[in-house]
Amino acid sequence: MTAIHWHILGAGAIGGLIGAYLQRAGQPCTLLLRDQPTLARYRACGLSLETQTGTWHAAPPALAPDGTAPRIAHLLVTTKAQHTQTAVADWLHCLAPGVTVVLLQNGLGVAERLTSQLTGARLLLGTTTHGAWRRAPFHIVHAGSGETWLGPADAHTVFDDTERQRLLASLPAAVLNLHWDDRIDQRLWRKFAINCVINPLTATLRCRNGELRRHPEKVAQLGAEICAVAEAVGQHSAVHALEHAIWQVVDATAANRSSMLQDVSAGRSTELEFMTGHLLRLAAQAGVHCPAHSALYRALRPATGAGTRC
Ligand code: KPL
Repeated sequence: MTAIHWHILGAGAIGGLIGAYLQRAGQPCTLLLRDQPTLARYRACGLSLETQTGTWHAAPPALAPDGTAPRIAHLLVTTKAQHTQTAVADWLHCLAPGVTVVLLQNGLGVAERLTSQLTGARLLLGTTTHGAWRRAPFHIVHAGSGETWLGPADAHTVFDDTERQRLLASLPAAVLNLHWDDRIDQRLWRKFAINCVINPLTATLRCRNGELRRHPEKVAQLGAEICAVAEAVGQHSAVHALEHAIWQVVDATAANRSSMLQDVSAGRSTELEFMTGHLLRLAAQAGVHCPAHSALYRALRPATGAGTRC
């Protein structure tokens, strides 16, 4: 059986991290970059991955849209949610029939927006708790170890045991601490719920995650509103003991500036539409009132322009 060749769309922190580990493991992968200038910058320096045991260099092959059409049978999407549709559109003509697509990103609602672009694709969703950030373009810091989970996007996409094992083995499973979950939606929902509190709140208060300890009532209200939406959409187990889980993440990442705060501070577009925006759309459909989230949405909406894509 031929090895799976991953095409990684988005060489930010997580995409770069996976690309570097794949290349180190001798597994075929290609980075799909935004444009020719980005490709030229990448070719000048390659990837640097800083880990607790040192910094090493990797240079997996990379491409940018230029009219050529590599055949893509396995696509790993690590772009930010708000850039995914445009980024995928650049490579649509390269996707093999029955392409396997993994979306590994924060937020919810991207898969739904891709269904018309990706007819016939086998869609997987993933989530990771690894701490990774970019010290500079193509210089990734693997700051903290975590877990990564993959699973089918919906109940109609079925992967038998052999396919599951093959997919997991084709990724750097040990270093990613990679596992399969047929109910990945519940894991994504739980992360989404936690992000919907920490990210917009730190972005509006302009504070580090740990400083949310000074705003327990706000955290409690945001958490309670999410629980009401989760109940209404059948995701009650995803929000079991949610407030406790939020505080665990706040404490574990106390010194961090959330990704949304970083985006707002840098004048970049944010994942707001795929966090609070998505939550409010679900709430409206279910008839659930979410005043605290609506206020955050109104406060952050103007800061969410088209922005730049990483
Ligand atoms: O995932 C995060 C993010 O910043 O996007 C958290 C968990 C909030 C850590 O900062």
